[in-house]
Amino acid sequence: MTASVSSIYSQILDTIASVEPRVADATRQELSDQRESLKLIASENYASLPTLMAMGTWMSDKYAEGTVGHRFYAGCRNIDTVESVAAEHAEALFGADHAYVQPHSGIDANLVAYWAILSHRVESPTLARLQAATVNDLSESDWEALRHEFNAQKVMGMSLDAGGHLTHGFRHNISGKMFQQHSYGTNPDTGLIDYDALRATAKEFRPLIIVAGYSAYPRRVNFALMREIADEVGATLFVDMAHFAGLVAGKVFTGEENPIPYAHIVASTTHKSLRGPRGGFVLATSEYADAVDKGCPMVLGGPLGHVMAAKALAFAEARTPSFQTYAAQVATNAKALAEGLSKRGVRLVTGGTDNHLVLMDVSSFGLTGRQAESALLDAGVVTNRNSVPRDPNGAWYTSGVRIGTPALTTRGFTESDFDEVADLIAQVLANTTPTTTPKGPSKAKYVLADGVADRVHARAQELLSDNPLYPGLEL
Ligand code: DSN
Repeated sequence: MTASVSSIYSQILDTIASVEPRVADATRQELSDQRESLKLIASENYASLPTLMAMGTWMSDKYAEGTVGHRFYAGCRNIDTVESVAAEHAEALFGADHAYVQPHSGIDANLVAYWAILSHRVESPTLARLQAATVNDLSESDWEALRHEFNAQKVMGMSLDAGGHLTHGFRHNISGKMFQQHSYGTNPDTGLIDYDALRATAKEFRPLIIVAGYSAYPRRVNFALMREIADEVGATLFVDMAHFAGLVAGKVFTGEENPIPYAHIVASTTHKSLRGPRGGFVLATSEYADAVDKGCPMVLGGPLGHVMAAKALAFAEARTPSFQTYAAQVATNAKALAEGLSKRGVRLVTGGTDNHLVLMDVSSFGLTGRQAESALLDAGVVTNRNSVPRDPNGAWYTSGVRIGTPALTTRGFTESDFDEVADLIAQVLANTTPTTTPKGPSKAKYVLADGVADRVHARAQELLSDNPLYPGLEL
């Protein structure tokens, strides 16, 4: 990093401050918070400076609804370039027939995938007309017919408490409203996906779509088997790889663990283990490509040119050998973290990990996930509480805390560092006690023993300063 990058960022912040100093202050503070905390949120990372820089330009200022070369606005040649370059890198990186890089987030990407499957698979005069029309051409009665047709369709995804995502058919998400849904869970003894049970449920439920993928399942998925089951029941296999896209890109998940050769459609975010800008994308077989490209305006607003530019850089970065080294280290570090926690008496869902995340069950410490998350934050360890399978504390308080290695691995942490991180986490958990109220033990309040937060924080600072964030960026 050259001194000039520091001075450029300094000038940028001064320019922001000249309009609204509080925004400049918060931006500076965020850098310092991220530098000084152990970021263990499994879905977060640190994008490269070129990727961040690409988002701060006038590419933001252009409307470009439509697709490359087929826009609803004039003057889109530069947006066409960044969108094509991003798609080209994504296709090459993942070996996919087609990439659609417009989705603004993972949820948007999933909605594009659902729409593409519905429009491709469901035979109906309304949908046929829709494929040849724009949204504005549809009458109210068309929409009513569509609503009816959608609701007749079935989706089967992993349940939220087993590690699936809200968008995989959860009842309080639109995916649970627009489809009839049935979820699959994990084996109560092992915590692992039970493919035989999944197959039996699919045969009975006969879904149009089987969703594979997760946000809190610490294991790999056999996508070949998922495709076999989907084929047996005539379902489309949709894989949400938002969490593990970096492990696919980095060739950690290969063979049956690589979703691309097996799924009809894959959706993802760009900012988690893939380490790009905040956003989403969809990969599809040629069969689904045209349907996916209708994402905007069917599901999405105008594409974000500045973010597609940043996605192009992130995909290009992920095609380098150093990204493969990084991805392998993410998985190695997760194992070290899991082993470090287990040997210190922390119970883990499924007993360990073979991806980038670890799900701690903190109930053996007498804590809820919420208490553990807050106590860890007091000590500078940033995590998020998460349900465990069949969680007695529900989705708000929870019994679990989810942690992951993508972010700190970007900073250069290795196995020995993660063993120390495990030690720091175990110290906090062992020294946190729920507060008792007149009504009984609180699910939110707790006491962290004197001195523990300072001690953990101090050791965390040593580990973090050995592995600086954006080294050379002096701000
Ligand atoms: N919020 C993301 C996560 O933390 O896993 C999923 O949407």
